[in-house]
Amino acid sequence: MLNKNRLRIAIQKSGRLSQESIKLLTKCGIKINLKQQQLISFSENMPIDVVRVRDDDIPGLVMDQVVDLGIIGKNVIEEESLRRNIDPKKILYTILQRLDFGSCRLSLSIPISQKYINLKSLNNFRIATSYPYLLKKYLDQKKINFNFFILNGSVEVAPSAGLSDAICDLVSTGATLEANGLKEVEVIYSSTACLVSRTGDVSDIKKILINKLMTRIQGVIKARE
Ligand code: PRT
Ligand code: ZN
Repeated sequence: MLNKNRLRIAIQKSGRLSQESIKLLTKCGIKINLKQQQLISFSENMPIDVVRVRDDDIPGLVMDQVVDLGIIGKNVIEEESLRRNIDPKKILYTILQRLDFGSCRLSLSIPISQKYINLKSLNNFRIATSYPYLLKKYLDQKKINFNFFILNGSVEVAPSAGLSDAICDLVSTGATLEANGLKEVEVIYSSTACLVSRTGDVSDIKKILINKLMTRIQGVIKARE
């Protein structure tokens, strides 16, 4: 049975944000016993439950009010939010705090040999991406005509495999692009991990707990600067 007074936080189970998310919560003084395969872990010292899932599930868990908070890449929650705009559903989350990890950019990249002057060079290109809504928003604003298809892995291989003219993918060091003979030509979105909250009614007990957690998170970030 769910205890309504316990704060539920969703974090990535395994991936680029998971260790940093756990580290942050631990530094905030939350004692969590994280057993490998467990979906939900209960804090021993605070009324907080940690739900560990794939990062793609976190926006939905927050927006559908299954959890109170989530730690997620801004890119992932923004993509889901754009996707939901098509539905009559409202945007249902608030960014409480940008975090000091998971920094990356969503960029357009093309083969190194390809000439690039400006965005118009991409007119009528076929672009492979895992982020169709962020891509469409950006290129529509810039009035660039394009086709896209979705790849949820190995995006960087699409041009050399002859599947696409360009890619729109996350970049951090640029090593993946370089290894695949690609060059970054436009940054369309900058991201970091962030702490997001659901909207809607929250009990006073939870509000106090969220404020306490926020103060601690800000303290941890400040100490790391
Ligand atoms: O299994 P699950 O679905 O939970 O995880 P996932 O595989 O979908 O996501 P994951 O763990 O790869 O990334 C989680 C989040 O980390 C992303 O949504 C971003 O917010 C953030 N992040 C930060 C990154 C990167 N940096 C990053 N470099 N996510 C992915 N990459 C990939 C990129 O897609 C490309 O393949 O790393 C490669 C490029 O890296 P560089 O260093 O070679 O440029
Ligand atoms: Zn994912």
